[in-house]
This record gives sequence, C-alpha cells and structure tokens, in this order.
Amino acid sequence: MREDIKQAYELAKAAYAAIGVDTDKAMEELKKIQISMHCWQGDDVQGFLFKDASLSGGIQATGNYPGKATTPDELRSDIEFAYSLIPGKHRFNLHAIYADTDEKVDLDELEPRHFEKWVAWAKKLGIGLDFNPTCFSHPMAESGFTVSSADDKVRNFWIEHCKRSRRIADYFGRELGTKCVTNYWFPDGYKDIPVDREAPRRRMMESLDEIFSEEMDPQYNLDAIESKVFGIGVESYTVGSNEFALGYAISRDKAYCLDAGHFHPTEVISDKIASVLMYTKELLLHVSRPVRWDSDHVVILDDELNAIAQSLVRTGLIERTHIGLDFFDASINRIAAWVIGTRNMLKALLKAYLEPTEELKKIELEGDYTSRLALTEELKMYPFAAVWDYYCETMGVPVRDSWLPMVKEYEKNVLSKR
Ligand code: RNT
Ligand code: ZN
Repeated sequence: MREDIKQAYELAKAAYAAIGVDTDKAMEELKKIQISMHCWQGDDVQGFLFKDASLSGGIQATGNYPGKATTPDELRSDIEFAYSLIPGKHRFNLHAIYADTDEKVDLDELEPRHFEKWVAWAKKLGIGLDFNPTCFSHPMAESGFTVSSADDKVRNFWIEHCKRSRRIADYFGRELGTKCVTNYWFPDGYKDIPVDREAPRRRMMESLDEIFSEEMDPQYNLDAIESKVFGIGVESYTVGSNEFALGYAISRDKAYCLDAGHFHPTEVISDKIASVLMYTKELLLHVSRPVRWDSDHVVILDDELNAIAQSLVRTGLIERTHIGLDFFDASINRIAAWVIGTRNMLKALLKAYLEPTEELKKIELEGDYTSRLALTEELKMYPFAAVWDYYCETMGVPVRDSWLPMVKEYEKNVLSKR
C-alpha cells in the first residue's frame, strides 16, 4: 500500500465520518456492483459473423483508430486487459453477431453452441454474460424494419432470430449460474412522416408476444425492451418509442431499458429511474453520453452520470437495476474507452455511496431546502477522490492515471501489430 494514498484515505475517512458517512461501508457496497461491459466498444459494433457488414440501424461509430479487435480471441484479450485496469468484477455483454464459430451461420440459425467458447471463457474468468439479438447491419434489415415489418418473410426472420437469442441467453444463465439480461432493441422506423403510426407498432407488439411465448426460467434470463426517440435516417418515426417500450414492459412483466441517449436533448434518464421502477420489477440502463444526438460518446464523470448514480443509490433502486454501458467511440484507443467509461460509472456510484443519504432525506422532509442545497453543494468537494484511489489500490488496479501508460504499452505491443 502506497503511504500517500493511505494517509489521504485516513484523512478522507475522518472527514466523511464527521458527517456520518462510513467510507469502508461505501467501498463494500461498490465492490458488489457488476457493470455489464459491452463487447461492441471493442470493434465499433462490427462483430464476427459478417465481417464486411456495415453498421446500420441509424447508429454510427465514427473514427478509425488503429488496432480494433477482429477476432474473438483479440476481443477477449482486449477486454481482459481492460478488466485488469478496473476495480471489481464485471460482466460482459455480447451481441449476437459476436458468435464465436467457424460455421457460416445466419442470425436465424444461431444456437447456443455457437457461443460455447464465450461461455468457457466467462467460466474461466468467473464472470456473467448478457446478451442482445442483433437486429441491424444485415440485408434483412435493409428496409428499415425488422420485427415490425409488413413483409412476413422479413418479420419472421427477425422473430426467429430473437427467439434463438433468448435460448442463447437462457443457456448463458444456466451455464454461468447468473441471470443473463437480454436486451431487445429494434431500429425500426421511417425517415419521413408516416401515414400510419399504429400498424407498425401493432406488428412489433405481436412479434414480441410471439418471441416471448416460449416459457423461460426467469432465474436464467431477463428480457428487457429498449426504447428510442430517433436514429440517423429514422428521424420522423420510431416504432419502439418510449411509450411503446415502457407500455410493453409494464404490461408483459418485462424489464425496460433506458438508454441515456434515447430521449430529447434536455430529457435525462436520471429522473426516469424511480418512475419506471414503480411499475416494472427490474430495469436495465444503457449508460451512454449523447452529444447533441445519440452519439454514444464515452461516458464521463459529468452531472448526469452523478445524477444517475444518485438516483440508484439514494433510493436503493440499484438492487433492481442492471447497469450496462453503451458507447462506441472509434476515434480513440478502444480499451481506454472501456476503462474510462467504466471507471467513471464506478466513481459516480462511489460518490453516491459517500453521501449522508438519510440525513439529506430528513432535511428535505423537514422542508429545509436551504440546508439541502448547501450540503449537496459542499458534498461535491468532499475528498471522494482519496477514497477512490484507496479503493483502486486495495482492489489491486492502477491508481489515478497510472493505467494510461499500460494501455499505451499494450497499444505498442499488441494493437499496433494487428
Ligand atoms: C441503439 C441502441 C442499442 C445499440 C446496441 C449496439 O441506439 O442504443 O442499444 O447501441 O445494441
Ligand atoms: Zn442502447
């Protein structure tokens, strides 16, 4: 243990103790949090099934930083390296196009065996896997519609893909002994103003009912539906809107997925968490950073990230929330992107755990809004960084920016040789 880090921690511990906050307990809580780290930051959402496919569905990874993973082994070694720079144990979130197989297999033919290597790897690391059907970047999605398509052939293809995805998720959950969260996101929509806003939604609803008609043990798989406001080329109408997805989740006892980039620019998901969890048992988050649009920038420690963490921790709703990340920046070192975003999510949570929550709630109930504002503002300057450094040190991962030269070294020795 570095002496300077220990000393700074002791001082911080005393400062927090003076306002009734137990820093050791905060770190214990943080240790339990498993972030679902998304595979798609590692290769700009390319996947391995269709090497030449271009990203569609109204999403975009811009930049061409060298060294992206082009094989499952490369992706695994990249994320393992990222894990070594992040405190705690975290999950891995796979998309269907990341199947690890030599077989030429289409999305409507996927089976658990195409993911055996991922499961063996996850077992070796002792981590959980989450899953997503990939309803984009495929010729069958060219019309802009998948499960809400009016074309039976197209619609049935995607229904079949989703059904198979669900079986793969169930397989992950059983094999790894930890529930797989499966997220359903569909890019379906129109560039220009539709005549009929109802029919595609009815088709999507019926397709989802068909997809979920197979009984699955909730112990192993949790289905989540992600909403969206618009995408590039899908500006006027998105079938899976907020009302659609939330309504579906509530009425079908599914989880809802809130993506930070899927709302109007001044709308924030931090204020939606408590409302959604009034009516659904569980919630999935896609923590992202929209810059003017759903740009999926790397998550930074900004006000909204802190607010998300506070909404989860102050309420205890973190117990019913699965925290996933969803950003894909191809303009910087991709491993650094994972490390920066995930460490920031954890920092925000730690900061929230370091609040005198009960005291703040009491002050609010008493109507003392002067104290509420004064204390929450002063809390922003409490020495939480000293606790974070100490946490990293005790968890055996690099403190502060000391992870960066390691990433540069990996870039020189591994990424640049690809
Ligand atoms: C797209 C959605 C979706 C995707 C991933 C790759 O806007 O946010 O979650 O980012 O499935
Ligand atoms: Zn998302």
